[in-house]
Amino acid sequence: MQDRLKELEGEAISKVESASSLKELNEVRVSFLGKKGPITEVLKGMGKLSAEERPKMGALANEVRDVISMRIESKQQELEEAAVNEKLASETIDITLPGRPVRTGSHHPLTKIVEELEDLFIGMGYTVAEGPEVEKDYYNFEALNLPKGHPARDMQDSFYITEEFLLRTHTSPVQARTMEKNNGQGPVKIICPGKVYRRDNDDATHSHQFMQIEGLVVDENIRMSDLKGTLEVFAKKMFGDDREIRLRPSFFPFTEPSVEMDISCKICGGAGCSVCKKTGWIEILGAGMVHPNVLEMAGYDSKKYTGFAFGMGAERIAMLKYGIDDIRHFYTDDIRFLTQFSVPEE
Ligand code: FA5
Repeated sequence: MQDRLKELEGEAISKVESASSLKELNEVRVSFLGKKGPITEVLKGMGKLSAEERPKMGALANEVRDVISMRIESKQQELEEAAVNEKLASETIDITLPGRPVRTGSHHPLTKIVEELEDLFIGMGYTVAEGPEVEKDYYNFEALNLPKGHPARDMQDSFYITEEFLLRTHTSPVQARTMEKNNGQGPVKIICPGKVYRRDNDDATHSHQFMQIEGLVVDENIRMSDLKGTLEVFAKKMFGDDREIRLRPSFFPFTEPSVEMDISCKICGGAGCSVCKKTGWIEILGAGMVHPNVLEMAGYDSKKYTGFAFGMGAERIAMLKYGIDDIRHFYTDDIRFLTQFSVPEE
């Protein structure tokens, strides 16, 4: 019996040592120390021993059990430690690796242009005014001296929503609304940036939706020379001191006299090239002295007050400033185009 117990001890120890997982180790524990295990089996034969041998054999059996238990316990610790180390090794982070770059967005080139223009005019004492994009026919046309049926309405092909409402075709209705709010009193000095909509066919220089910036100054003794001086400052600040401007007679129902402003071509310096269609000049905005009818309709006394207004397309300004050849780039969200303007903000 003694030999069998020692043999079982040896067997158990070698199985414990070769166990490679906690599951395997538990199987060894159950098979050797469990109630149906070989040690219990050996002890069942104790009845056949003499009274003298029985306690000795009992003590030996307990000793063998203790040895096996201790070996199992230390192997268990060893396996648990190995599992933790393996997990730690698999989760190691190499903090010396360079981080993944975070791609930051940037302002859209149109936003930049509009903000630049706002800053420029705010610096000249203007405030920014806004109005609705779904506009009443009255403010978009009638209050601007364009009654229903006026042929000049055809100059701006419109998206009507109802008989009375349309998507505004220009930012000029904001000037009518602002003057009306002032009840014909006091000066006005505003710029109005915003989206406008026209039934124009999209091509390199036309979009059915685009941005305009309108300017309006109303006060006593406002003259054409004030308009010219303002536009000159705007052109030089926006495009550089070397640029010349010229005003050409034109027609807008809401201004009289009306002009269009050209800026000297940067590419050829005025000599004539394909960009300026050999003229040396590029048209950038419409402007004029506010028509007396427009002032009167908004409640201003046109004998006392005069004013000037101008309106420009933000895309066209951005195209000229950055040398962009197609207006559709602004609206197609091509990341290769947009990232060219992601200069870090100051
Ligand atoms: C107007 O819209 C007038 N309200 C401007 C004005 C205001 C004149 C105050 C006098 C006094 P016009 O239709 O020309 O004018 O448009 C003004 C500018 O918008 C143009 O010079 C051009 O830069 C831009 N523009 C016009 N149509 C388009 C289009 N389809 N796509 C992109 N830009 C356009």
